[in-house]
Amino acid sequence: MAEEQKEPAAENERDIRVVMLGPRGVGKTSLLATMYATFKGSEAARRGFSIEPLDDDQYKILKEKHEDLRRLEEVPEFCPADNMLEASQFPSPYDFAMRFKDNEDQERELRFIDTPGEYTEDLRPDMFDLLADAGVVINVIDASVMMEMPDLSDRYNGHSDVHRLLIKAFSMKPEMNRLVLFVLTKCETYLKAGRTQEMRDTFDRLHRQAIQVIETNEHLVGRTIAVETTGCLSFSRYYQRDDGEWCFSFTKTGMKFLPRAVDVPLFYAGRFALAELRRGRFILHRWWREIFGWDKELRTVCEEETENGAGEYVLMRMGNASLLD
Ligand SMILES: Nc1nc2c(ncn2[C@@H]2O[C@H](COP(=O)(O)OP(=O)(O)OP(=O)(O)O)[C@@H](O)[C@H]2O)c(=O)[nH]1
Ligand SMILES: [Mg+2]
Repeated sequence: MAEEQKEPAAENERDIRVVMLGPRGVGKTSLLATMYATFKGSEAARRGFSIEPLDDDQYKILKEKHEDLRRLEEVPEFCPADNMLEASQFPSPYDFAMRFKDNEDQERELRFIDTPGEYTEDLRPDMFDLLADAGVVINVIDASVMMEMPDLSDRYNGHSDVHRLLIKAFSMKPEMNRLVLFVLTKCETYLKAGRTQEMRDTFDRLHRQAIQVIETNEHLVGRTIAVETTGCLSFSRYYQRDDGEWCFSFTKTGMKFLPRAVDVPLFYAGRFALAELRRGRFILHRWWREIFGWDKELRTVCEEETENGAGEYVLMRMGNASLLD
């Protein structure tokens, strides 16, 4: 695979950019892949949102990732670090969009840009630029590392790097409204054991500086969401490999591969996009919407899926809540 950098497709002024943020192996691409697959067949997709990759190659990557995750159902023990090398060989941003299909004129897209973990780990200038223009940021955090080895969490989850990136990138466009979603992956074990509160508290302690960025800025709203991208694995043990890296291994639980709550971040992004559009600069658009109420159904779906539907998976709410309504 060529290591060349591919530019994301041109974005239109009314698109909202969604950037995936987090070091190698935390589960960014897995989240995108399961989010896409789950959403595509959902009731919501039939009721007003569509989501489609803008590029065949990227579609293939998402599909393969989803297949890889599904195959984990069959292995007795598995260590995510073993196939991380493969993941980080794709430096190109993924490019797929969620678009509202009700009305041609009012069409708006959520553009997802996946980033390789190195962008976060090395505080790459590209990452600051991508984030500065992001309406939505999805910061993925590996909950197993956080819970089992909190002392190593900064190294593998990049708590301080994320804080540095957010504070600087957001100050580049301070007036821009943004939604920041902290998404905890690899947390099946803790959800099933009823350790949600402990997970929440640990996250709050380790990621405090980044959380504070959201809490102290009226242009920002944030949520912490736990997702199960496989639903069929359980944390089993950690050990140090010959190269000094720590490996967290998972075993299958006997449950079926069944991602849960993976589309909650997508509905939050949709809800934020609709709210932004309603606040829009285009007075004519606002008038059009008020007369015809075309976005009412979409709003209802997004609100339901992020409030009642999301239930126990939403662990924290922070920042300026009015940005979502
Ligand atoms: N147990 C468990 N494993 C997961 C979960 N999500 C992802 N993984 C595994 O974690 C590994 C890394 O996931 P990726 O999605 O490739 O991570 P990434 O953040 O995109 O990594 P880079 O592209 O290298 O930055 C993969 O082997 C996945 O199978 C999860 O929810 N539970
Ligand atoms: Mg990836």
